[in-house]
Amino acid sequence: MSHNSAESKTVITTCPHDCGGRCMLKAHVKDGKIIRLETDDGEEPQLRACVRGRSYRRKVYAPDRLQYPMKRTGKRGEGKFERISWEEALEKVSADLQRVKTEYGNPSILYIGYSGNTGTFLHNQLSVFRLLTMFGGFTPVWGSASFWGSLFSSETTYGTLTAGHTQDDILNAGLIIMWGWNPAEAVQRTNTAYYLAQAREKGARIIAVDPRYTDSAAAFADRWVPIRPGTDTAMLIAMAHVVISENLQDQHFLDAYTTGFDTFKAYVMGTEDGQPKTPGWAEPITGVPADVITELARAYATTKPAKLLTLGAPGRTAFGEQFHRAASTLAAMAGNIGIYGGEPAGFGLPPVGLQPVAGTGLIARNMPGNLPEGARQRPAVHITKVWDTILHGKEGGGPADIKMVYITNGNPLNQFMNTNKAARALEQVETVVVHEQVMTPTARYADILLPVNTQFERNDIIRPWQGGNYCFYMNKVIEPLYESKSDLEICTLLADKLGLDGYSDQSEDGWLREFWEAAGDMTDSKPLPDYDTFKEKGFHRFPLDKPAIAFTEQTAGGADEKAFPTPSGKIEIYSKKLEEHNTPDLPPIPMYIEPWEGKNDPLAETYPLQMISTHSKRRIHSNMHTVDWLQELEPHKVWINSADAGERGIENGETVRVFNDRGEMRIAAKVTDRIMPGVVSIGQGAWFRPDEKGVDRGGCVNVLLKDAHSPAGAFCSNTCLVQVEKA
Ligand SMILES: Nc1nc2c(c(=O)[nH]1)N[C@H]1C(S)=C(S)[C@@H](COP(=O)(O)OP(=O)(O)OC[C@H]3O[C@@H](n4cnc5c(=O)[nH]c(N)nc54)[C@H](O)[C@@H]3O)O[C@H]1N2
Ligand SMILES: Nc1nc2c(c(=O)[nH]1)N[C@H]1C(S)=C(S)[C@@H](COP(=O)(O)OP(=O)(O)OC[C@H]3O[C@@H](n4cnc5c(=O)[nH]c(N)nc54)[C@H](O)[C@@H]3O)O[C@H]1N2
Ligand SMILES: [Mo]
Repeated sequence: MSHNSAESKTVITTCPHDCGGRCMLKAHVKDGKIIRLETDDGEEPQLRACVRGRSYRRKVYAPDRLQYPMKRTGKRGEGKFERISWEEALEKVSADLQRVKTEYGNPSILYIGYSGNTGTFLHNQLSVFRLLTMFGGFTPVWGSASFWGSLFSSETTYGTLTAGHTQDDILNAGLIIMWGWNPAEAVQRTNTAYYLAQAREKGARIIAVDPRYTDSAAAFADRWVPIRPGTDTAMLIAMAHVVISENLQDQHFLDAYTTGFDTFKAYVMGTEDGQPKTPGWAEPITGVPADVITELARAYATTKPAKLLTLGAPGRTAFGEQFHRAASTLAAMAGNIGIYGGEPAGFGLPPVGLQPVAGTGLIARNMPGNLPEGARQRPAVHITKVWDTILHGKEGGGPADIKMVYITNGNPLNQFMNTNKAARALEQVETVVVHEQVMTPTARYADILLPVNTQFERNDIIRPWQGGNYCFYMNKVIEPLYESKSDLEICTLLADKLGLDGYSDQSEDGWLREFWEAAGDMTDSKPLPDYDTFKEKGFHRFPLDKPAIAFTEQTAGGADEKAFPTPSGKIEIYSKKLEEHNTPDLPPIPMYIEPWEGKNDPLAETYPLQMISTHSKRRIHSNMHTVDWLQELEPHKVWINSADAGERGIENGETVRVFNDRGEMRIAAKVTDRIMPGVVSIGQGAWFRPDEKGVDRGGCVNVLLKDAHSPAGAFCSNTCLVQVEKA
């Protein structure tokens, strides 16, 4: 569906960046330049792009776009570079790789590839994975900053990640609880807000449980229930107490399809520890009044069907997996699983479209049947332990002494927690190589910096990150700008330098053809169009005459069936695997565990405010931070309640210090009652810009965060204590 004339054409494509949406972009090209980006105006439901997608031209043609290879001339982090040729750059990178391999061994090469291109089949971190694997190996990074708690819970409780509904099913719900979920800003999937607006018009009751009164709450919710960060599990368990006490649970569902409810019930009722987990018990923990908890519990158990919707934020806390396990348990108690308008509160992949291939793990989810050995290579370093591993190596318990850090598709200095520690770590290693599109804070630490092209400058295939009933062929829109190349091209050239036979035996088109042919194994919706038709159209929609919802088959049979892909064949409220794991902090049933850096931590005497870090509507993480149009959309500020600001004499708009033992920043204050007292919030992704004293002037929230993970491996970016003062 592209229209062509000699000097102007329109190409259908999408954004490959890391938000859950995959929306349509129509690129209008004239004389080899993108002059305008429009979006879907075709049949409903349209896949209409957001402000970020529509601003993409400002990143492609940005003044800070990297144009040619460079080598560092100043100190790491200083940002002083000099232009070199591709030949010299590739020679230097391959010589460094060889040297580190010979002197220290392959595990001394740490590769960090993160979320720059998510859902793409070809142009993503797997180019480097494959190269370094063929080169003899490397130390990889594991874990997901996004929703590890939810992934872990979904697999433990349901045995699968395919535990969601397509969002048109929002229209079937009588009650929708948006639990730490703000899809109007932190986009989960294209069109979520569109369906929420219709649900509201249809009369669904919508409730937001969030420390902040978000744009989603303002637009859709009947009620806002502010809650102290990291305490959601206590509220869910108290809701379970109400349901059990009033005998509102769907006992038939529990008996037929779940295992371990009685053990959970004994915990909730306090049979063993003598502490019934009543709303009165939860009130001082959560800050939510007991009668509000009771009312919400009754509403959720009696309004059928109802959806408890969340993505990752309440799980991005100290014991985050407990939140998702408890939410799924409550969904089972209400019998909201396997029915239209319900929701399992699992990872959320609906059973439609291209599914991740079983057994290949998260990192390879977009590479059908083609997982390079290196992706399974262990030992790997958890995303929160990267800096400690670099700083302390094997002596500190890391898997290797890291000498070279290779970074693509990410801005880890800015985006992984504890940025000041990250800077120390990146100053210490022998070699840093970065492939980037723009001069990010991480790029400033590179010894060799290689310019990468954007999605408009190459071909790819992409699926939405959390599934959905469509996929895009991203046809190349313009020629690569300046001297930029794709990661795949760079790796191909490096493979030649390193003498790795076989790396470059496939062209871009050859790979895409091969992947598309293999994509048949990723879906039940057949036939798929052939490759050339798909490429020509730019888009494929899988037919869907009603919402696709998880677990209809598993909940259709009787009590004797063991239809869930868990060890017991049931929804595991009690997990035998976790019992065997035998870790006190990872109990077999969902439990509330007091978090570190919560309000009862002794550290709260020094740093009394709990800080959360949210996903901003004007960026994708740190990506597009420097796009001028988007900067106008939302000035970067710390949200602070008027009571907390008043105590500190802080006026709206004034610059303040936000600090703890890990770091300090200067940022403007947004004094507002849209955040509950005792909590402050900073949008993640602003660029780290330390002054000569090491105080961050850029507002990078990760200077404050502890590089810790939950017992199951969740990224705890909503668990943090700080103090705020007038600057
Ligand atoms: N515009 C935009 N969209 C994005 C992204 C982006 O960077 N920009 N990133 C994408 C990615 S990779 C991801 S992982 C997702 C993230 O999606 P989410 O995790 O849903 O997004 P967040 O903004 O982190 O958090 C959502 C809400 O949870 C609240 N919250 C924080 N901590 C707690 C808590 O302890 N309890 C409760 N109840 N609420 C809490 C916040 O106030 C916020 O309003 O967003 C995706 N979409
Ligand atoms: N405090 C705090 N920290 C967080 C979060 C939080 O909520 N709070 N959220 C976390 C989450 S959920 C996530 S997913 C992570 C994201 O962490 P990152 O993946 O590090 O996030 P981005 O800032 O999007 O970095 C992607 C970079 O890839 C570059 N890029 C884009 N395309 C290409 C390409 O084709 N090749 C190459 N080589 N580079 C490319 C972009 O220019 C961009 O700089 O951040 C995490 N960090
Ligand atoms: Mo994420």
